Amino acid sequence: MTPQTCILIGAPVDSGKRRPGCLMGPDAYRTAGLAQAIQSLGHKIKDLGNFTPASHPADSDDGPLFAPNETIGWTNRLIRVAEEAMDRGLPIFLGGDHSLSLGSVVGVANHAAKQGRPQFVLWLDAHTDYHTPMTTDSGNLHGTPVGYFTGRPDFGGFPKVTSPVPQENVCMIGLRSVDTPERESLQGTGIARHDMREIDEQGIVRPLTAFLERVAAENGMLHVSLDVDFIDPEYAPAVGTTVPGGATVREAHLVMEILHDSGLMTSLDLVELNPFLDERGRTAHLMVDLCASALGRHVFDRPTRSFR
Ligand code: EXY
Ligand code: MN
Ligand code: MN
Ligand code: MN
Repeated sequence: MTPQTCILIGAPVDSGKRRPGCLMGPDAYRTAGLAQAIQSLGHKIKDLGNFTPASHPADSDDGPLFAPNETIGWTNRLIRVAEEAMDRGLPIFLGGDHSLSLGSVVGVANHAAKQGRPQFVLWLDAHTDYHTPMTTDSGNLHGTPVGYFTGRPDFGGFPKVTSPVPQENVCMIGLRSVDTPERESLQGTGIARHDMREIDEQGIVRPLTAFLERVAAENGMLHVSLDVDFIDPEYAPAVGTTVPGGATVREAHLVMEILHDSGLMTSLDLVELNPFLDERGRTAHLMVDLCASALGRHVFDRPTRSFR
């Protein structure tokens, strides 16, 4: 991969669910040596520090949603930050919970639309995060970003999504916890959904490479959203929404290594790390190592794998 300028965007978003702690994520990644790991691969780092939400009305305790106004404030902030960062390098959003992708993905998709290129999203997660504010049972908005950036209705108060990511351009891998309303609304959409049963039976390479070939064929921009709970909690315990039966460490690295080989990734989220739940930083270190794999860390050189 040609050297990149990686733009670190601290997004200590903690409003997407009730259990606190993801606000410590960006600094845990820094403490685990993210910048140094990326620089050692020959890339440049620009760390923009930690952002705050755009100004917003205070949230009240009543109502079905948890902290909607703060989450709207974050979405407004991160859309702008993402749009601007895309002109300067490869943005890496350091979460923060997954509600940060309400902003990061819409921002990068706005940028892609201006370039006249299609936006694709690889969603690495135990969950589909396809709720809307009307379908969520928990009221936790970290369960809604895919619904939002694909243009589902009922996101009143949130910025209008002017360049929704087409359903056919979204690929989810790692699924093992999907709520009934999500499953029903996903039926008949073009969103590619690969659950852990499929990964067990067929391996993780096949669905990934099929998707990357499409991204390449359409000269697409590729946003990768890596939720800590994609990985099995045995290896990545520092997340509030653990679901057993997730990707192994090697499966997760293989995804990142193939992403690097493809040269297609244009932006990245690292989300849902809750350092308060970690064991001596092991989850933060694993996420840093996965990010390094996506940016070219490898054991031996091998023939380049072309997706174009
Ligand atoms: N589907 C559940 C809910 O809506 O509350 C769990 C969502 C978890 C979201 C995490 C980040 O992936
Ligand atoms: Mn998620
Ligand atoms: Mn631009
Ligand atoms: Mn998840």
